[in-house]
Amino acid sequence: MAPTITLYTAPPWAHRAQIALRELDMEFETILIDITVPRTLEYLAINPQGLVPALVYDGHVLTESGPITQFFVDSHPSHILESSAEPSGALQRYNIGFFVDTYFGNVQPFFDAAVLSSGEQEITATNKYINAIVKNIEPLLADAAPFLGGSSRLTLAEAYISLVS
Ligand SMILES: N[C@@H](CCC(=O)N[C@@H](CS)C(=O)NCC(=O)O)C(=O)O
Repeated sequence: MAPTITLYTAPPWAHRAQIALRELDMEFETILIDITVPRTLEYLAINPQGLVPALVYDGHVLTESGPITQFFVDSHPSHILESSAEPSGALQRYNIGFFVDTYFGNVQPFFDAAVLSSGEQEITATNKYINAIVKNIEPLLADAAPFLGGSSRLTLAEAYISLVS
């Protein structure tokens, strides 16, 4: 029987899990949480941290966008993330891990700086962000088709960095 899945969602972090679930063609209910106001007692009973996303999977509460997404791609090996038991899957996992680490370590800080700056500083910060992409990310996308690793379909790499767009 298909599991009962409820995703408590709000942009951008929940998009990781939402993208993976859609790509896996899984049925799930979404409940939009308004993060501009204090969380309701009902939501805090599900996730006492108050952060979004949270997901209820057949009664089990899962929190944190990365581990939630990992749970689904691990339990449903697919083009998003192949099984690590396959040599090509282990290599795909390495490439995705390298890409995601590179983005969040070497590029995202420049994005944050650009968003937080204004005036002349915004132009300088934006140029640094673009340069960081050209230097760190462009080489990793040389064989993109259009997704990572020559894939014509979305992978975990795009799901993980979706919150940036
Ligand atoms: N590390 C968490 C971050 C989640 C997060 O910061 N969510 C934001 C919105 S998507 C949130 O809940 N903000 C509300 C708040 O901080 O009160 C994850 O990956 O799930």
